[in-house]
Amino acid sequence: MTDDLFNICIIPNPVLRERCAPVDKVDAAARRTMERMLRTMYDAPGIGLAASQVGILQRLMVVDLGRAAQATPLMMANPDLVWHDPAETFTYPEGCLSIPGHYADVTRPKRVRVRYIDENNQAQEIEADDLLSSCLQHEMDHLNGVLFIDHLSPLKRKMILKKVEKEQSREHLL
Ligand code: K1U
Ligand code: ZN
Repeated sequence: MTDDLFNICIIPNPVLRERCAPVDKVDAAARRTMERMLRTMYDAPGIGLAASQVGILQRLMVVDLGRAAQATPLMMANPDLVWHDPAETFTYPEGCLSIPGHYADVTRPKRVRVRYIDENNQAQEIEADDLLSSCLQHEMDHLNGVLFIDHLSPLKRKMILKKVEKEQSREHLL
């Protein structure tokens, strides 16, 4: 049922630069929002989605790397990075559903621990490495109005923004 999906906001939508507010409690409404975000993410397709990407300024995000990497999809409220290993980094060609079609290497801490509230309003902690670690950090960045292009050199960021601008003006003419 595609009517049930959120629209994903694309740069330069200013909502993507907003900081999201903590949720008081994961109630039925927050759970429904995260379930709908998951359906939107699978449809896109993607491996993560933050609430600000669908215009909701609450600290909610979902992640699913598939069964090989994770037992079940993660629905996370108020995620908080409580530890990272400063000794090791991991570089991955990240994409973003809000910057479709553009990928660039981003280097982040390889191992992180994240505290969050799950879909049943229970406090949880997850330790992650490699792609799951990068994806959690990418989604937490979104909740603070930060995009993966902000981790690139000014030149690489400018090149991506220029290409997006060109693509959008071409789409506008069609
Ligand atoms: O938050 C987002 O914009 C989603 C983004 C998450 C992400 C990707 C890569 C590294 C870190 C975070 C995406 O899902 S982009 C699409 C993507 O990576 C993908 C799509 C289909 C299959 C597998 C991956
Ligand atoms: Zn993104």
